[in-house]
Amino acid sequence: MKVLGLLIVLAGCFCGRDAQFPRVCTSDVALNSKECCPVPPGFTEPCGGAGRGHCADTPDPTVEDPAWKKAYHVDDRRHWPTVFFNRTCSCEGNFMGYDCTRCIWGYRGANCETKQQPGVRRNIKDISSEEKNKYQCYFNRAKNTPSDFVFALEFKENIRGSEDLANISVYDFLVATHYYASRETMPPFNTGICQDEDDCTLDFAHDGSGFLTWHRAYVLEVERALQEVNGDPDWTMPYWDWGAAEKNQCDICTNEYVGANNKHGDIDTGSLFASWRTICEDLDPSDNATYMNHTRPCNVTNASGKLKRNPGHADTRRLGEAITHLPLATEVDFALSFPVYDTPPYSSASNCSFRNLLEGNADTSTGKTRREIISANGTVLVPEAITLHDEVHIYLNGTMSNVPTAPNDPMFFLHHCNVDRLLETWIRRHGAPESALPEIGAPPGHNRHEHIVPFFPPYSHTHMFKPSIELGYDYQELHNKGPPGGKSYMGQCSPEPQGGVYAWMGIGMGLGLALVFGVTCVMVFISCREQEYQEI
Ligand SMILES: *[C@@H]1O[C@H](CO)[C@@H](O)[C@H](O)[C@H]1NC(C)=O
Ligand SMILES: *[C@@H]1O[C@H](CO)[C@@H](O)[C@H](O)[C@H]1NC(C)=O
Ligand SMILES: *[C@@H]1O[C@H](CO)[C@@H](O)[C@H](O)[C@H]1NC(C)=O
Ligand SMILES: *[C@@H]1O[C@H](CO)[C@@H](O)[C@H](O)[C@H]1NC(C)=O
Ligand SMILES: *[C@@H]1O[C@H](CO)[C@@H](O)[C@H](O)[C@H]1NC(C)=O
Ligand SMILES: *[C@@H]1O[C@H](CO)[C@@H](O)[C@H](O)[C@H]1NC(C)=O
Ligand SMILES: *[C@@H]1O[C@H](CO)[C@@H](O)[C@H](O)[C@H]1NC(C)=O
Ligand SMILES: *[C@@H]1O[C@H](CO)[C@@H](O)[C@H](O)[C@H]1NC(C)=O
Ligand SMILES: *[C@@H]1O[C@H](CO)[C@@H](O)[C@H](O)[C@H]1NC(C)=O
Ligand SMILES: [Cu+2]
Repeated sequence: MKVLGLLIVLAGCFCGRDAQFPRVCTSDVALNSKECCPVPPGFTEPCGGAGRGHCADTPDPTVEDPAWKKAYHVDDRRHWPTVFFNRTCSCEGNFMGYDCTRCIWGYRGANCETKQQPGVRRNIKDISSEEKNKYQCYFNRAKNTPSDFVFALEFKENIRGSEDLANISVYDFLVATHYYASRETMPPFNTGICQDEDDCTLDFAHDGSGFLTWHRAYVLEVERALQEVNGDPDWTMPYWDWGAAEKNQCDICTNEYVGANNKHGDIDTGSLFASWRTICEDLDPSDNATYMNHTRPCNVTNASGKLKRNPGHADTRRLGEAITHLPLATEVDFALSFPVYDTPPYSSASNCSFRNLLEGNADTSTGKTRREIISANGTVLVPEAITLHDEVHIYLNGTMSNVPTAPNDPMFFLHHCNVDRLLETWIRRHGAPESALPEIGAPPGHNRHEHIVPFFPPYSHTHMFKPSIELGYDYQELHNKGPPGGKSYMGQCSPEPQGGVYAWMGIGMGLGLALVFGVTCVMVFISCREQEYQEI
């Protein structure tokens, strides 16, 4: 009973996360008129009226770049969000959100006039057991609370009405948001515009200039969603400093944190997360109609999979020995020493680019991308460069390793909070001029003024590219160890490998460290359960 009460209270103060679509705008009338300008509760005019917001044509800053013509021309996500809505609230002052009842990042109060004290995101290894417990409980509540946003089960052209827009939990909604940005394409497929899946996969969140700003927005949205669901506006996302992990192995893969696992990759039943079901992860690859041909988006209501993790067990024959451990602090330092944010073609092929290095497509001793080299008999001679952010995903060998569906694992957000901390370290060291982001030339959706798909109502990458204090948060500690050996790379892609030597030394040193955990997994588990029960 109390849960119901709590939900009603929360729904009342719900200002709305910004992605596919608020339920209030999915009536058949709104869908047909493509107008989403609700009258906020307690107001009489759409978007609140003068001083707060008004209904206006939605801007479309999409860049038409001939260099990326081969990418899908018809896709619901292109010209976001105008395929669905072309009139939305234009908010004034410090207001934002689909009905202008929300404050811009960093502001609070009924009129959004109060600049908030920055929330400090902390290292998960440094927080109290009570706060660790909170992290688990807060995520679990989001997994079990219905969202006020709905998710399309069909492509726009096939949506018959609100019955094709699914109700899902707050957490699954966030998972679907990331999936939607990075995986689905629109039919027709294999029609000559593009021949294979790589050609047809339009990824608005990865392998491009917008990777770090996309995920900064995402972590902010997730953090706010968790604050709202749990009625705790001061809660901040913890980060996992994988560059400093003990023995360079997953030191939070225990029930005290995100859950231990057995050798088959199943999560230990002593963890709250063992019972979680995943979405979009287990699409049947032999079902070409839904998987290969992309005739339908993922059925986000079908929570059928289970979380999987098997850290350190990824395929070394294909990926090389480095994949058996986490990235090293020296590799992080190497990436941070590049003062050039991104370089043409602003994609996974960019050399000497901070963004592409941190994303993980470039070698952390040369700064250059590297493709797999396979011998005539099929042996991998040189593995593809999979470093830093990407390496963490692949190293974990499970749900986290399939990037489009990785956020099914709550560990995703600890990882991406750390990636954002490294972005923030870079910004404070090298500055954040808008001109560092490409105006044109990046893959679709990744240019500086383009909308961050699929947040709704939309905002652009430039809104995320500024010191985090301006967005209302800070980090307990930035990564300030400096480049290895005191060297400064000055953004040059050195022809000589550098940093690699240091990288390998780090493993040896790491092996000497002892693992000290005063873990009381069962207690954490039980006390979280108690908290849940108290509300029923
Ligand atoms: C918005 O969409 C509606 C419905 O398809 C259409 O009639 C109208 O012309 C569009 N407006 C703009 C500004 O594109
Ligand atoms: C989603 O939930 C809302 C409110 O609870 C309900 O009115 C609507 O019918 C549901 N939609 C679907 C498709 O189940
Ligand atoms: C749900 O997903 C599972 C795993 O992919 C699949 O086997 C099953 O057929 C799906 N069920 C429905 C009703 O879509
Ligand atoms: C799915 O497509 C692949 C590649 O085109 C093909 O090899 C396979 O036979 C197809 N499977 C089915 C069930 O049609
Ligand atoms: C894939 O889509 C094309 C074009 O719409 C269609 O002709 C073909 O039958 C589809 N293939 C499958 C396996 O659904
Ligand atoms: C999606 O999955 C749900 C739950 O498994 C199922 O009830 C529903 O029929 C599925 N919808 C489609 C369109 O396959
Ligand atoms: C996990 O590693 C095994 C063997 O190293 C590999 O075959 C498998 O594809 C990996 N799974 C994931 C999800 O990365
Ligand atoms: C990046 O560097 C590699 C290795 O030197 C080179 O083969 C490749 O062409 C470069 N890519 C770009 C886009 O400059
Ligand atoms: C494949 O070729 C590589 C060198 O090209 C060689 O080292 C390796 O032994 C070969 N493996 C097999 C199974 O023949
Ligand atoms: Cu991602």
